[in-house]
Amino acid sequence: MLTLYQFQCSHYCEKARWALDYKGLAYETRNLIPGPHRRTAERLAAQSHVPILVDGGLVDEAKVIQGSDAIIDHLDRRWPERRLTPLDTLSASLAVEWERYLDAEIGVSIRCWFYYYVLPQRVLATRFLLQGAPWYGRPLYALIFPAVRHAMRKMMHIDADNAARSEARLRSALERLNGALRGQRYLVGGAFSRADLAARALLAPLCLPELTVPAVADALPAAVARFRAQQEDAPFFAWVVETYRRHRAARAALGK
Ligand SMILES: N[C@@H](CCC(=O)N[C@@H](CS)C(=O)NCC(=O)O)C(=O)O
Repeated sequence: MLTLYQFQCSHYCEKARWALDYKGLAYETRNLIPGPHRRTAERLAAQSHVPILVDGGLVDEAKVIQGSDAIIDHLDRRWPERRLTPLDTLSASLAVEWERYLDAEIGVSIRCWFYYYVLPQRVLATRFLLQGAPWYGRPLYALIFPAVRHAMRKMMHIDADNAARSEARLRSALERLNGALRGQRYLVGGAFSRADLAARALLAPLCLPELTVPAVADALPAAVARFRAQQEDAPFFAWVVETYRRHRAARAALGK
């Protein structure tokens, strides 16, 4: 049995979900409540972040895998069919390099920038953070949301300066991605790999909010909606939307 501990709203968790789905593996999801999640995460693993995969087919420490990149490594080792890491060494290192770059330059920046605009709006932020979470998340957030928001701002250094820096980093990563996609369908070696999966999963909430973060799709903060509208004609945007609609729509709609 595979169990994925996650936040439904997290783009890193979407990376892990997509990898599991790509391999055709059956798994259960446990949706945690951001904030109180720490107790569960730290009971299972070394740090507090999700995704965390528990692979019940293994024993001891080997069965708990924390982080979307480590989860992809693990899945490729245990289920080598439909590999996400290319077989040849050069392509493998290029794919992993892309993934690291995208995790840092798109994953981290988009999150800081997005939360900077969303966290001040309590109703919207609550809807976003509690997607798929257990029912008691709402009454709990009525009490603890201010403390959760404070902790998130502190942990992710969310402030005006960092939001502006994050937006600049995001723009330059998107430029690089647009350049790499010119005339290419895949980022590495002419085939789908963890590099493509990372880019598409991390960008899905921006390109397809109605599918991936439906709780806030109709109420995106003005700055986020404006940025999204500016990017709609960029090559990466169509690339994410096309694959997503073809391969991920059914899953996303199921809330998996
Ligand atoms: N590099 C990690 C990043 C994971 C991450 O930052 N997860 C966030 C959600 S987007 C999280 O769990 N934050 C809460 C915490 O760190 O306690 C990965 O690829 O999985």
